[in-house]
Amino acid sequence: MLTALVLSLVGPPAAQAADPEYERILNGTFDTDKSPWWSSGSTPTAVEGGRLCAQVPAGTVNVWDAMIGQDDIPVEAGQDYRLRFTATASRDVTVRAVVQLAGTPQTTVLNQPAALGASPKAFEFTAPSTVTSDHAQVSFQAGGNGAAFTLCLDDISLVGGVVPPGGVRDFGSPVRVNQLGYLGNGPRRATYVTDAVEPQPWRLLDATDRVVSTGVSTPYGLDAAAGTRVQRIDFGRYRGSGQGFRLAVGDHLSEPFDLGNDLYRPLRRDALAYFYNNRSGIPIEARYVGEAYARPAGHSGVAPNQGDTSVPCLPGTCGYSLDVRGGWYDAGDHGKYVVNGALAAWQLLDLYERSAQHRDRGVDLRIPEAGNRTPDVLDEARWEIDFLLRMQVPSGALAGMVHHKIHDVAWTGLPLLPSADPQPRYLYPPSTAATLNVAAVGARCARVYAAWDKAFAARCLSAAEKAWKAAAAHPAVYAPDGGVGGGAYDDTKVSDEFSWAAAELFVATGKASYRRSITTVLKAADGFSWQETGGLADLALARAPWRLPLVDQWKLRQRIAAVADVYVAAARGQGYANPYQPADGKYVWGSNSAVANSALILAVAYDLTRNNAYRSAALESLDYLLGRNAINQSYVTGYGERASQNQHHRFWAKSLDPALPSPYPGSLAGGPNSGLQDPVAQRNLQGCAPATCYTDHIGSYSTNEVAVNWNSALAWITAFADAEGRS
Ligand code: 9MR
Ligand code: 9MR
Repeated sequence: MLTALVLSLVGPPAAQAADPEYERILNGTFDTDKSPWWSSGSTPTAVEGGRLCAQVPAGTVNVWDAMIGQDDIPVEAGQDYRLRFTATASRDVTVRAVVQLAGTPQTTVLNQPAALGASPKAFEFTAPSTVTSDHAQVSFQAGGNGAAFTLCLDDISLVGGVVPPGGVRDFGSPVRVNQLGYLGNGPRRATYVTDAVEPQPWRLLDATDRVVSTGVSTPYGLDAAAGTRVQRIDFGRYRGSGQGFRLAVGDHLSEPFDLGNDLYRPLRRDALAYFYNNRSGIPIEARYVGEAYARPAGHSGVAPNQGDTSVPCLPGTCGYSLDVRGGWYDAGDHGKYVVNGALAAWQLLDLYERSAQHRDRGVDLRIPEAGNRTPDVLDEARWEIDFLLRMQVPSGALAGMVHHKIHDVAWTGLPLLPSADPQPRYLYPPSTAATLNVAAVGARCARVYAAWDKAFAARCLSAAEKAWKAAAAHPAVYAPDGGVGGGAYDDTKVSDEFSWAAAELFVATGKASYRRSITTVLKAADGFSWQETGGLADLALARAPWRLPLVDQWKLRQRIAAVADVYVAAARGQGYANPYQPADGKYVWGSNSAVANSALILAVAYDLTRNNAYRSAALESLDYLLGRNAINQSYVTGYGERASQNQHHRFWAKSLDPALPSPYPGSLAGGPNSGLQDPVAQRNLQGCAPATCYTDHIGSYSTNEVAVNWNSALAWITAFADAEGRS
């Protein structure tokens, strides 16, 4: 044993084959499915007998007109890459095997012919990469070959490079702070990653490196979500303000941060600017967002767009077309989904009402409607609500029901401007969930806009009541899971949507029949999300408690406070003060929105009770989102030294095309997701502790996308923080 060990240490350098060989291809063997391989629209593929077989059409011109590929493969300059695969073709043809950068400047690593026939042939090509990039692509290019044929591929492997998958993750300083900063009248806490068991002395330094406060940290132990041991620091005794502070423990310096009451105002505005930037059907103008972010209108009936001014139903589902222009794009894709858009619009309306009820004037936005007499945030919400109302079935047996979604027939590639999307788009069948979302938001709209635009408010109420009746008549029409070209937003439990809609309609109209249909209460484990809306019934009532008898108002307050107590306990009980603590320990897709929505609930509980623990926990949730977390990451573009800047988005795609912009400042990334539900996450994050399952890579849509319902949550809670800072 000992001898063997010594021998291997002093022996000759390991032979080439003994070096770790890093496989860069995912699923090259097609044992069960073809994910994450894609193919050209003209070239359908399927797994057949453990191989990937493609139907290459006749009559294509260029070799790249019929392709099969895999994206986001890392390559390193100066390293050799060895591509291997086995292939057959139903007739004798030559295809090309290619490794190159997917985006500009499309640098080639290798591009080799492979002559194929009926019997399987194995190929091996090796070539060095001259570039380092995370965006190489392996493709098989079969176009320009005359008549149609079947191409089958198997055992695809690309080996090379010395950087292990995911690289060596470097989270920077072990001193984790809110990289934006801390309010003058809020909690000031940080987390220090260390295996030490004794309390550690810390120093607070100002911008000139002068020590302005000192103390010792409090040992905590293993933070389960982060997978590391931590201690906690409270520097709240220091009440000074200014810019460029750092927290130091020994030689470790945190990222810089500011202290003061005005901190959240710019972020509050930027978080809302997300929505104008993602409007469909209107040009995004430089005078509002700057040259880099300006773009032509998307999906306004101008070629090559095939929507959204007259969109037919998915073939076989109905016989009409609707004008469903406008609204916001859901996320990095160009789909528009009613349940998610409605939740985001609701959150902006609730944000507005919270401000109005607390004499907070809000912020002015740079949008075309600025300067009309309506508050800007309501103008922005209306952009979406107008779209939601267009999705309602106008007549016939399903009149009043609402189409679940509209999106492209197939997923488009990245990058892509909305105005350049050439795909046909379809209306997907109405669902009970979408219908009830419009009932809920329509009712809230009616109440909120009554003071600003009576006609619009009346239109909202009428759509809402029509939707409610239609849903009652069609109570179990579910949107299916899966599908191509758009998100599913599937949901087969709609009792919670019924209850939320009933609550909003009750608050809007005072009708007892609606009140009797409220069947859900806020629960800590559920919070709320696009899929789980039961808790929103209590949040609707909390906005207008005067609708309830006093005893029920008291019960409502108790219920919301009890949920807030659970979130406070979660924040206090974790190393990074996060109110989100999933029971199974796994972080979900969009976990950052669960953090922000929990913070919203804490803030509402604070408004109802004035219990300062709720306010502190709400504000500390922002610390988590802005850098006090397991990976020292600010998940908000433009805010913090280590801020996300490569979120999954088809226009904000600078990492794929330097001519395009990064995400607009104030864009919230989805955040850590234990599920590793995209190829980039699968390639780079294997074995990650839940709170670290995140990568700032444009291809990682399951950890790093943006979305309307996530930015609406950020907008709400930063509006709260801004108002609190000034109060
Ligand atoms: O871009 C799409 C993103 O908005 C979705 O959240 C995600 C999951 O539904 O899908 C993305 O699209 C990818 C598709 O699922 C698979 N092929 C590659 C697409 C672009 O990355
Ligand atoms: O936010 C959605 C998340 O809850 C789901 O788990 C996930 C997979 O279905 O989809 C998320 O929503 C995406 C949608 O399907 C397509 N547009 C982008 C959305 C954010 O990633």
